[in-house]
Parts: sequence; C-alpha cells; structure tokens
Amino acid sequence: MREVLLKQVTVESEFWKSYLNLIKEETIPYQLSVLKDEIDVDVQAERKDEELPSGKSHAIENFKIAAGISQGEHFGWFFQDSDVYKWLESVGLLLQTTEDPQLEAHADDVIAIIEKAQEKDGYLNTYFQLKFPQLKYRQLYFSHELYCAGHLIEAGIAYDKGTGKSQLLDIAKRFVKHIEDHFGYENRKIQGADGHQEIELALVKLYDYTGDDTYLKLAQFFVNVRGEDPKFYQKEIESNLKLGLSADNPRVDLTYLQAFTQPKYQTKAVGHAVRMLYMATGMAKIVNREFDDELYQACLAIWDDIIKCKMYITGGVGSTVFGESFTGPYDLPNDTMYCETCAAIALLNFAYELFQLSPKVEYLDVIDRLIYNGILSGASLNGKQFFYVNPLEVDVDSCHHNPGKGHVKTQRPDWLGCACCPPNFARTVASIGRYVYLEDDGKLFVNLFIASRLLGEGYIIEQKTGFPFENSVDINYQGPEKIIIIHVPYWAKGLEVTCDKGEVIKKNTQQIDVLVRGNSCLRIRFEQPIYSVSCHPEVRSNIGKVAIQRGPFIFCSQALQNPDMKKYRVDRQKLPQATCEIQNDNLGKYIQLHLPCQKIKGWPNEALYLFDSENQFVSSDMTLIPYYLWGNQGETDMQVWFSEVM
Ligand code: FUB
Ligand code: ZN
Repeated sequence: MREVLLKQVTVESEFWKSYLNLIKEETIPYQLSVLKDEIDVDVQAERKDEELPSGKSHAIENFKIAAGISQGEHFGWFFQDSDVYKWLESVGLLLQTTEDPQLEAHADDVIAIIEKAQEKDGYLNTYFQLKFPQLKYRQLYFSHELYCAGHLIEAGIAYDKGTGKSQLLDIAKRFVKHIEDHFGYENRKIQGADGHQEIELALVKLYDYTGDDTYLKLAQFFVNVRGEDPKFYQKEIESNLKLGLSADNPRVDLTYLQAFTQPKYQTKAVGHAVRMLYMATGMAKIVNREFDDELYQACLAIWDDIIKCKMYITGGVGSTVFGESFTGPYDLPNDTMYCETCAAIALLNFAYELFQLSPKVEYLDVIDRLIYNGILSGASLNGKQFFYVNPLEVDVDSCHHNPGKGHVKTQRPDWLGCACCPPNFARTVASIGRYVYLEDDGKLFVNLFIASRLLGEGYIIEQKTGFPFENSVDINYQGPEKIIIIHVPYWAKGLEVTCDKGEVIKKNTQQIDVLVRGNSCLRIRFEQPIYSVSCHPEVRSNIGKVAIQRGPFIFCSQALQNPDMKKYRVDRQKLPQATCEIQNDNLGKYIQLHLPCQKIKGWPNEALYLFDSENQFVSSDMTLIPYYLWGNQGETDMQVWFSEVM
C-alpha cells in the first residue's frame, strides 16, 4: 500500500479547513513567538511540582546559545530542542499545500541558527552541548538525544518536501551520520537505544525519502537492540559513576522504557504511553518495508491489548500520571488518567501503519475516534492554548484541591514547560490530508469522509460532503477503471450507495467496494444516530454509566450548560427522544444534543449520607456538546460518562 503525497490532497471540508486555517493563521505564528520568548504567556509546569521548568520556553534561545549567538545557560527540559523541530515540521507540512513566504522566511532563520548550533562532527543537542558535553550518548536511559534527532529528521523531510530547501535535512543527515558512527553492533560502538523511542520511525521515513537503506538498517538496529541486554542502562550508569562523569545513580525502570526484553517479544502495552506507541509505530513501519513476522506479531499483540482493554472512548491512552503510563487491563479512571495528546497522536500513527499492513476497518475506526475526539481536544478553539492531559471527567474544585489530580488542568494553558503536545498537535492537524486516501495496486482506499480532492497519477477523485454536519458523501471519480474501497465508519447506519458507471462489488456495514468504469459518480447516504455507549463491565469507573455518541463525536456535559450536572441520570429508554441541532455560537459551528434525563431533586444539602433514602426525580434535559470543545468557555465541571437511571 502506498501513501499519497500531502500536496496531492486538497482538503475542502468546512470542518477541517477551519482547523487548517487556524493552524496556519494562529497556532504556528503563536508557537514561534512562544518558542522565541517574544510574548508574555503563562507557561505552566505540566503538573504541580516546583522543580519542573515553567515560566518561559527558551527553546530557540538554547540553540542561539549553542550557536554562540547569545550568552546564557540552557533552560528547560533536556528534550526542549524537539519543540523547535516539531514546529519546523508543521511549517514544512503546511508549505506542502500552501504558500507563505513570510512564514518560510521565519523558519529559514530558525534553521540557520540550528545549523550554527550543530557541532562540526554532526552532533546536535543543546542540553548536552551546553551542560554536560562529557555525557553525550552516555545517559541514554533519559537523554532523548536520539528522540530529538528523530524529530529533526521528520522536520528535515517535511521542510525539504514543502520548500525544496535541503538545509534542515542536511543537518539531520549529518547528525544521523554521527549517530551511525557511534551506534551499532560493530566492536566499540554503543549497543543500546535511546530511552525515548522516536528515531526508529523517523529513520524509516528517511529511508523512504532518500531510498538509502542504511537508514532502514539503523532503524532495525535500534528496534532490535532495545532490551537485548536488559542491564545496558544500568551498566551505562555504573560506568559514568566509575569514571566520575556523573553522580546520578537512578533506579532504571525497564517497563517504563519498554526495555525489559526486545520489542519483538513484547505483547502488552506497558510503560510510558508515548514511548510505547512511537516504538510500535517504528516497528510497524519496519515490518511494512521489510517483512518480519516476529515484529509484526508483536505489533498485533500490542494493538489488541490497547484496543481490547486500555483505550478510552475518546481514543486517549495512558491511565496514570505516574510515568505517564499504561496500567493494567480495564483500568480506565476518568478523572486521574493521563491521555496525553502526544499519546493519542502516536496511536493514530500506529493505527495508520497497521492499516497499511493489513487493511482492516478496526484501524480506521480508531483513527476516526482519535481525530474527532482525543486529539482535537488537545487545543483550544483559538489555537493558542493546549491540553497535555485530556481528562474525561473534571471536577474543578477537586482538581484544585486534590494533589492526586495536580496534572489534570481545568483550562488549557497558554504553553507548557514540557511542550511536547502543542507542536505535535499542530503537525498532526497540518497533515490531516495524509490519512484520507491510500493507493494499492490499482485500488484506491477512501479512509475518511473528509471533503477533499486527490490528484492521483492518471485520475482525480473528489469527495463532496458537508460531513460531519450532513449525512451524505458524493464521490466524483475521473480516470480509468479502478476499484475504490470506501471505509464506512463504525457509527454509520442505514447505508445506501449508488454508482452511475460501475458496480458495487461488496457492501457491508463497514466497507463498500466499487468497481468504477471510467468517470463516475458515487452517492453515499447514511444516518448518524444518537447512541448510548456501554463499557465493558470490568471497567470499574464506568459501572452503571453510559456515554453518548453521535457520528464520530463523543459528547460531554459541562456544568456551564447543566448546573447541578452530577444530579442528572440518563434514561436509555428516552434516547429516541433526544434531539440534535447544528449550533453556531462562541464554540463555532458544532452539533449540540439535548438529552431527556432524570434529575435528582430534594436532597437535603446538609446531609452527606441518608439512610434508606429513595431519590426523587424530575425530568430535565441535559445539553451536550462534542467532547473536543469542552473547556473553551471558562472553568467548568465536565463529564463524558453519565450515571444511568436505576
Ligand atoms: O519525553 C518527551 C515527551 O515529554 C514525552 O513523549 C511526553 O510524554 C513528555 O514526557
Ligand atoms: Zn505531549
């Protein structure tokens, strides 16, 4: 299967175009000002901990200091460089589909600084250059040097594609050469991997882009060497202590690092969620280029583990702040979880890679779940505030007073001391067109209902639709005979399809295969019913609860629209009376639901507990908004899972 180029796809969807404009006009310029410390914004630590960096970004300043352009000290996380790389990648992606000379000039300036910061031998990491040069590649359990290199590679490719300028890619290649010279199975080279996966998937992208298979080999090396010697990181620490290079003697958590055994033997999603999923994406990418059954089986097992018992209804993953990690099966607390935006993005990319290996609808269903819910919630409607943690339930007062919820922000901050998510959000939205179509041997996959046009080789396909606000998609195809495989999302009902010049060769609730004979028009009609969603009974936090979904959107209730929100009980029997309407207000254009509910009345306020009481109810409608929109109207309680009428 082959991905189409981003520049071949023009996104025309009203919904997604507004996000693309937001990224271009607001988010990307804003992020540059923050990275340059040009504007006064509230940069918060990601959780309550005085030790964590906050107050400013300093990310570009770090490069300037390393380049000798500024004086000062490194500030911020040791992986701060990656914020700049991800920003540059977003710019590169945008420039693949639009022109923006001013933005390009700004990006060129940043690239020039990065080039100056790079050492003559190719090494590039401002934290180690400025603070601990003696520890380069010697603290891999935490260093993120190769993680940053991975983001540099991705940025270099995107920028080269978007502008035809190779300067950033050349910087990345020089760094990769340095890495190649220091890592490998040959004698005297380092036989270990970075604590934070990322370089693996980036090297495969570099291989795809250049055709140079040394990059693929290096990616394979990093996947293979992880966990091969589970004592590797401990030995590294001991060696630093012995040589007096560092006094750090931490306990290395091999589960957190997914380094307790080689990835090919791993079967569960464990440890740090983003690391796990960047690793899994890298593994799947390798399998896709050079088939390796052991690695593929590991990918499938990890996927199954996530989908069957570790994924939230929004597509979010990572159930705990401790280690920003996966926990055990069915442990999905709604109010203390992590669901980091980056982890959702990582799951999106893992799913897309797996789909390309085997086109099963379940992968696209998860993509659909993620892009309309757990990823989109990551940014505010003005494109300038960002969630790191995406909770499914927020009690504002409890978040302020319960230290166990110190990581659950009630409002999206302007920026974060650990700012991995904001530029990750931007680069993901900027590349939304990448997920819509895939090509495979005369077949064309239409993965998502997103109004768009694909200029393929020898054909054009266009989706005309007002989805998600409308229930139909017209697909116009011009070109020679082809099989078009259309994914029908898991929530669609009452599917009807017609084709004027061709025939439907397969149709089920999840997929339509059409053989088009030349220029042809396909009409697809469907319903977006309002569903009540139940959760596996093993998930303790959702016992006796129900969630509400319409189309791709999971809905939530905010106390702002529903004062006394906790007193509402959902009555499934009344679901057919629920109504939906398109709203256009300070939340933009969106779908709002009105759900007939029962509301507890008459509870004496002074009584915390009552003996043998029977609740009294009154009928009352609850107003629900799509989850991704919550938190855009000021601080307010929010919930996704609702108690049911007993
Ligand atoms: O460590 C780099 C990034 O910062 C991770 O991917 C996120 O989870 C955050 O810890
Ligand atoms: Zn993040």
